[in-house]
Amino acid sequence: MTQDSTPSGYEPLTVESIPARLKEIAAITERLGRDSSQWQAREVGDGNLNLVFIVTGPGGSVIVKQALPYVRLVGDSWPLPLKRAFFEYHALTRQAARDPGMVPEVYHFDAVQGLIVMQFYTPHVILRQSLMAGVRHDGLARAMGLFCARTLFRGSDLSMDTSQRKADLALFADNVELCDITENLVFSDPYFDAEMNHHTSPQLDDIVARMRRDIDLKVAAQEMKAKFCNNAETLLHGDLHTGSIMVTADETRVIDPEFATYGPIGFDIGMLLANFFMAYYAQPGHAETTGARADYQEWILDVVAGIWRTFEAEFSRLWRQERTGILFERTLFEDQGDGLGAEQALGRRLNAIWQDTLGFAGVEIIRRTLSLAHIAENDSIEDANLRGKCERHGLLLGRQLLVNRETFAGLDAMLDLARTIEQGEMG
Ligand code: SR1
Ligand code: MG
Repeated sequence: MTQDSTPSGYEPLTVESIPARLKEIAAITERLGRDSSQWQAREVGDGNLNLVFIVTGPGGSVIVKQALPYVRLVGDSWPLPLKRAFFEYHALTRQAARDPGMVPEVYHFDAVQGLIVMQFYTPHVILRQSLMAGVRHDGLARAMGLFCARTLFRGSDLSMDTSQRKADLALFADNVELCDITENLVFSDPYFDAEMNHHTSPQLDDIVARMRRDIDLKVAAQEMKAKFCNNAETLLHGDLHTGSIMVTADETRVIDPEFATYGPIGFDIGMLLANFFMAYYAQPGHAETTGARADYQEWILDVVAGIWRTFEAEFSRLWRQERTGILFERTLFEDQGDGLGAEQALGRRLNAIWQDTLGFAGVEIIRRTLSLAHIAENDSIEDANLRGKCERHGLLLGRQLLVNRETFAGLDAMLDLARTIEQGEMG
């Protein structure tokens, strides 16, 4: 059972209290060494919600992540239950089974303390930092395309045993408060004068006012919200942005699935692509000299293309080889010699996922520019005129993706539109 109120006995960790508080946990002493006086902890959490410590001892290092009973970004005026750690723990175990090696191994979970002890990835860095520094990563697109296809296919009714899927649907349905954050911050707040909104002003005031009068845009955003709330297709990561990805030169890993919930397959992919598009538009704000990041921007678009193409290919492979769930059963198609029917159904599913991906990408770009939680790529651009220009480009793309998601010609058309906007040829 998960718990909404903070359990008695819960106490936030500090760098000082960690050795004494965690020294009896075998999963930790096995990795760090038994002598806790030799352990050192540092707090490295840069996310919006939790405490995150790297704890190091003679034998190695672990990550200790602890939920706070409130939203760290805002403070204790916004309470948030610790049970998000429970959902992160369960999401990690499922993702590890569905795409082995791509998420940190969990060593220990403590529901009362909202605590997960897990694998420390080193020398990995958060991808968002790399995207600001202009660093490329081999295999990034392939790893993320595979991760999306495998976790999203294998968590759905296309693959799972129906009783297990329904049990998981019920389990993750209790992640109410984190869904509530997404429902408000992503799908509604940007489109009215919500209390926690902020944007680069006055540079974006005109486009913000225009967007709030834009009926097509608001209807489209609510249509995507309805899909997020109603289309429980698969277990989502739920917050798959470039701050939830860790990389080395050639390794990619995924962290932080505390927003896990059942939702539409296109949600994770759309969020992910949106964050690459925003990084693309932010490059002029990080370039050493004017135009110095042009090649890097093209690399980012290659990553976008690579993620989608890999997703499409792997999802298709899984469709053909692992379709063991209650949807589009083989008895209706292949077992009757009707392979063509199965291919037709696959094409239609991929087209629907593509349209959802565009819609979710659109809302993500807009919310990361106008709502509470922005992205470091834009926030760290000191020159407000330049920042406003980068963000405006994102808003223009976001609107087009969202409103025109059903009529978009395809991947190349999406990339061409991104370039056209960057060249200042629109709005
Ligand atoms: C109040 S939490 C704000 C945002 O941070 C998380 O990473 C999610 O993206 C959420 O929307
Ligand atoms: Mg996070």
